[in-house]
Parts: sequence; structure tokens; C-alpha cells
Amino acid sequence: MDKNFLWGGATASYQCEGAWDIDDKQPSMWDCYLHENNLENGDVASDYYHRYEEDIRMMAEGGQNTYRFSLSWPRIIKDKEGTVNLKGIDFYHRILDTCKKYGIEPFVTIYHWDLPQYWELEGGWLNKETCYAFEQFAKVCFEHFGDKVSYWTTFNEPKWFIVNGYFIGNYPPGLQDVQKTMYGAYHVMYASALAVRAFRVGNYQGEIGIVHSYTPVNGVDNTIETKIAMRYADNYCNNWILDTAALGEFPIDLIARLSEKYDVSFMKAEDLAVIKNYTVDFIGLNYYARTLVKPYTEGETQLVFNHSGKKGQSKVIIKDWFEQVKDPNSEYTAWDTEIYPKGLQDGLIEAWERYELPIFVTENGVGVREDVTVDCVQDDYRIEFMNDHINAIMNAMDKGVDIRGYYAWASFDLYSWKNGVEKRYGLVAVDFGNEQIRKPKASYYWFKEMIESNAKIIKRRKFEKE
Ligand code: BGP
Repeated sequence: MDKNFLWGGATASYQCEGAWDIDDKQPSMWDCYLHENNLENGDVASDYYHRYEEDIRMMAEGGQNTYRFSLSWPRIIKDKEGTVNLKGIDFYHRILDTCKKYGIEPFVTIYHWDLPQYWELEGGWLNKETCYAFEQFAKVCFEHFGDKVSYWTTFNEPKWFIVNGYFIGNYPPGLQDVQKTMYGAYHVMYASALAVRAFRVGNYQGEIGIVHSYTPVNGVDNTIETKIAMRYADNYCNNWILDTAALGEFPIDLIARLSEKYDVSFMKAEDLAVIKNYTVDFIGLNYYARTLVKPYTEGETQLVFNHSGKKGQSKVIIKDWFEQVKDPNSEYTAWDTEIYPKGLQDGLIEAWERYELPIFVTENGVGVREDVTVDCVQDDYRIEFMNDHINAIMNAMDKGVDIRGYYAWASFDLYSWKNGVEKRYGLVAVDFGNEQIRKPKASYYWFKEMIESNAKIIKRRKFEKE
């Protein structure tokens, strides 16, 4: 493991690459879903496919020493038979070589949601065949890029794409079905363990983890009812990913509860043995906000997601389990995301106590509408946000948590899924309407200075310990 703390930014293939049908890339489920529903899409996105050199150079010039990005499965594998697309392989070699040229440590996500449509047509994550296809895809990645990559993660945010795709219905394939959510969740966690197994068997260099959309759970009070609601929420939000990937076991009380109403016979002993035997080396935590809950009171399950950027629309009530509430003392973004840095500090400590694995903060950032026609976007709110969250990380490190890196979401402006491009996260502004011109924001310069000073602080701390 590299001794130096990693400071950088993150992106995902679908959100930045564009070039959606170039060089034999096949359509992903997101291409098809957005095209069919006539929604804003990532056909061009940040045109990173053609501009990656400039983007990676700017990372290095911004003092960053690492970059987290994902590999597009439909760019690398052409069909269900597993035919490798060498043009796709070449593209990622160019990325990795550019990282090397600029002294940037690559941190590679194997799957960030862009399932090939040819697998979606077979049922996608509802079909166990997809798990084995993912395993093959992971092997292709290890074989081709293994010499150039030391940090791998299997999946980005299983909770987010499974719950949104099969339970809430706001992401492809747009279903609202608990039983199917359970199949999808199970298959993804099984597929992750299969990839870890392939990594171990192949004896590749480096380490492998998983990235989770971490929302540590708080309760509105200390009553027993609230504690029970918190456990339900934690199982729903966090435990089925982290317990399973890190400890090798699905939370038993979650499975018991689900089995009262749903079929769990698809959970096979031989799959569970793979999950138990092939746990991760580290966990990646994406942190945007916590989940604040109260006990369930009445009514049907309600899951409303705010993609409009008009405040006050989101709602999460899971019948008989818990209700998510807002903290009247907190600030919220236009997309209803609470700004709560303390949640990161508490969550890091909790995750460390539970799993005792090294942690990377693999995403952290704030999405805002911004005018990027100016010379330099003065994003003080982003600076404050990052400053407070990095402080939270430092505090957790002071309490002994083994944290090894921080990735701002995002390295540069990109396509924000159902929110389009108006919800901006980048350290670098991208003027999508004006030849994709790149201009660093104030936060980019701030981050550079922060890295310089904190790199010194972290080195000193290490020195003092030794
Ligand atoms: C995470 C995803 C990213 C990114 C980010 C911001 O869940 O890993 O892909 O999009 O959240 O979310 P959004 O773009 O929906 O605001």
C-alpha cells in the first residue's frame, strides 16, 4: 500500500466520456433508457473521450496525486459472448499512461452503472448470468490493466443503482418491485465477490475494494422505537453492502424480516460461501449526507426523489420500517441534500469500528447551479463544504481511523444522471454549450493549496507516530 495520502477527484465513464457510439462502443442501459424516454443524456457529456489529456494534466497542475474513474463495460466488451473491443482497451491504456505521465495514481472502478444493454435485455441484474458476465469482464480488466493499477473497486454504490432502479424506479430499468430489488441486490453483491475471487486467484498486484453511497444513520431521539427505526434504516441504506462486502455476510435480521413477506430461496449456500470467502481489502465511502430517521407512523411506502432542483420535494417513508426526516437546523441544497459534515466524521468512526478496514473517501462534493461563462467561478460554498468535510476526516484520523485518501466529486463538471448537466460538482468548470471550454474554479486553487499544507501535516503526523 502506498504510504502517501491520496488527494484527487473522481468521475464515472457514462458521466464524462461522451463518445457513446464511437470506436465500437455498444449501448449501455443508460444510453437506451435516456434515449427512449427522451431525457437529457450523456451522448457527449464532457467529451472526455477526446479531452482526457487536458483533464488529467489539470489534475496534476492542481496538486492532485490520484484520480478515480470507471471503466465502461460496453466500451470494453462487445457482446454476450465476451468479445473484447481492443479500441476500448486502447482508450483506457491511454488514460492510464496519461495518469502515469503526470504522476497521478489511478483508482479504478470496474462498474459505475453503465451495464451493456445486451445484458439488460437478458434481465440485467435480475439474471444471475449477469454476475458471471461481470466476473469475466473484471478478469479482462485485471488482465489488460493489472500492471498499471494498484487500486481497484468492483462496484460503485450498489445501494444507489439497485434501489433507484428496482425499488424507487427513477433509474433504469425503472421498476418498483421489492422482490426484484432483492434479486438485484443479491446478484450485485455476489458479482462483487466473484470479482474479488478472480482478483485473488489471478494474484494481481494491488488491492481491491467496493464503493458505497454511505449515509450514516442518526435518530431524532433516544427512544427504543427510534433505535429500532435506525436499525431498519441502517440495514436498508448501508449494512447490506458494507457487512456483505467487508464481513462476508448479509445482515441476518434484514434477511429474516424480508423473509416474512418475500421469497429468499434464491440465496444459495454455494453463493454465500463465495461471499464469505472473498471479502474486500478496503472500503470506499462516498459521502454526501446522513440519514436522519424517526419511527414509522402511518401510510404506504413513499419514495420521492428530487431531480428538479426545486427544494422540498424528496420523501422516504418505508412502511413498518422507518421515516426519513429533515433537521430544521440544517442547511439543504436545492436538490434536498443536507449539508452535514459531522455525519462524515461519525460515519468514518462507525465504519472503522465495525469493519476495521482501511477507508478511502471516494466521493464528496456539492451540486449547484453555476454560471460558467465567467473567468473563474467563485464557488465559496464548495470551498466551505470541502473544508468542513476534510476537517471531519482529519478528526476521524485523529481518533485512529485508517483513512488513506480523499476524492472530490467531481474532478470537472459532468453529466449528473437524471439531473442533467445543470447540477454541477466539478473543481473545473466545463462550458458544455461553448466548445466544452475548461476553466478551474476557485475551489480548484483552494484544493491545491490545501493539499500542499495538509500533505505536510499528514507526513508530520506519520513521522511523530513512528
Ligand atoms: C453518486 C454517484 C455519482 C454522482 C454523485 C452525485 O451517487 O456515484 O455518479 O453522480 O453521486 O449525484 P448526482 O449526480 O445524482 O447529484
